[in-house]
Amino acid sequence: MLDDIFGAVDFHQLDTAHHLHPFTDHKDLHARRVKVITGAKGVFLHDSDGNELLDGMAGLWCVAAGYGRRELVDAAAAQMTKLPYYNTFFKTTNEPAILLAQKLASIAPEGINRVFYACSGSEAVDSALRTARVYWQTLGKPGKKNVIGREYGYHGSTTLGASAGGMADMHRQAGDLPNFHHVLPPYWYGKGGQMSPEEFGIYAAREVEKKILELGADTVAAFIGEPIQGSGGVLIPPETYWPEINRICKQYDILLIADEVICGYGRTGEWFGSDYFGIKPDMMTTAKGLTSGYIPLSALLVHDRIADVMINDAGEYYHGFTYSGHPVSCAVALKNLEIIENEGLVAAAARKGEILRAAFRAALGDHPMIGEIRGAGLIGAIELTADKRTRKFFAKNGRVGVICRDFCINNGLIMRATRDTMLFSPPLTITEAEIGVMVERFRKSVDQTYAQVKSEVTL
Ligand code: PXG
Repeated sequence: MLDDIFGAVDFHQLDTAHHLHPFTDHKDLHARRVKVITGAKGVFLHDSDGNELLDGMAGLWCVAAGYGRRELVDAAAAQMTKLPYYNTFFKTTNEPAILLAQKLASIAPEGINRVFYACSGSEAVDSALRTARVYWQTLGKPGKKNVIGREYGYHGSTTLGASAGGMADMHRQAGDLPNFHHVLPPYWYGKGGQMSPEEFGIYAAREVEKKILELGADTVAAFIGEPIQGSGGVLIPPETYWPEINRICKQYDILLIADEVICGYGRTGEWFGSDYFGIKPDMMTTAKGLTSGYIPLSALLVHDRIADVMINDAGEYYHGFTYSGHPVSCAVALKNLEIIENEGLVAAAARKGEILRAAFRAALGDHPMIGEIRGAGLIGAIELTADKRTRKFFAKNGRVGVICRDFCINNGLIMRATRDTMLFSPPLTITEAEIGVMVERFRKSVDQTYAQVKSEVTL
């Protein structure tokens, strides 16, 4: 039936004529050929040219339960039939939103029992930052307005999210509100120099403390950080980092916001990145894996110590979205979490992540262009390097990463490149056989990249 509708349409031409894409250089896109994704099943995508691609990124880090899950479609259809929409503003609510809030409280770290809904990770981040301000105002400390994030941090693309994130290009273009500050990320491979990872973890955390002291603790509302910085290059902090951040936030009375948009819902092999690292967050922003990307939904999870102030003392909270607590999204999320639990996907992420990293190391550990293979559960990164021994980056940062990514796509594998770091985050349902396919396609792509880069150097 879809073929009847779409059969005669030239999608490539129409996309070029009318569609503005996110994070895209349109002139560059129009000079090439946009890839029209037409269907997907399990971990595989299909495009309109008849190619099959193994999705090593789970969409944009979100399709935890894999593609083609009939249960999620049925949950959406049933809820749409019963109640497709109603708002949660004016002393009304709906059944899926209530049940999902209860479920989220049951899987969240201890003391986190309240949920505020939005549609995207960016909106969850926006909501967290506004909540932090309301909290301090209510406590009679309106001067606590500054927010500290990290370089290479990604917290979404609203103006608050872009300001909180540490992406220099986003700041330059539009996302640089006042009161946002950025410090060194805990990126040992790239920034750790001669320090051991453990020493560097403490060093990077103390950069947050330095910033607090420089600004004055009575001006700082919150520190925001992804447990593992995803878009910034899957930067996995040394194990000394988060405990020291816990200490610093507590000592200076700064709210700790864990941005779990990528790490949440099993990706690291624990329910949340905060569980993986022992982070003690006041708020957690979550999205993506919450619905496996089947429908937009985000959830801001709030600790009792914040929620109690909001509920008892803040009066009306002047914040919310038309689709906050959307019944269809919440019904899909409930079913998705049921799948994750019933199929043991959190534990599977830990186990398969080890298998995947071991396979990458066996295939590529000795390769002269591979600087590091790292990961936690089913999120990870592979550093491409100009000199394995000294962890040297390529001269024109980002070019080799793009070459490798393009070879990957030609070889039927979606990977993402940040600078010259190759990122992966496949669906949590990936099988061992599919891990084998993924590693084989990546190894071939690395060999092709190496051959091309070497031939350029000797020219
Ligand atoms: N926080 C984090 C940690 C994220 O990764 C957001 C907030 C914003 O979520 P929304 O739903 O508003 O996009 C994200 C989103 C990439 C890529 O290419 C990553 C994201 C989004 C788009 C692309 O790595 N992460």
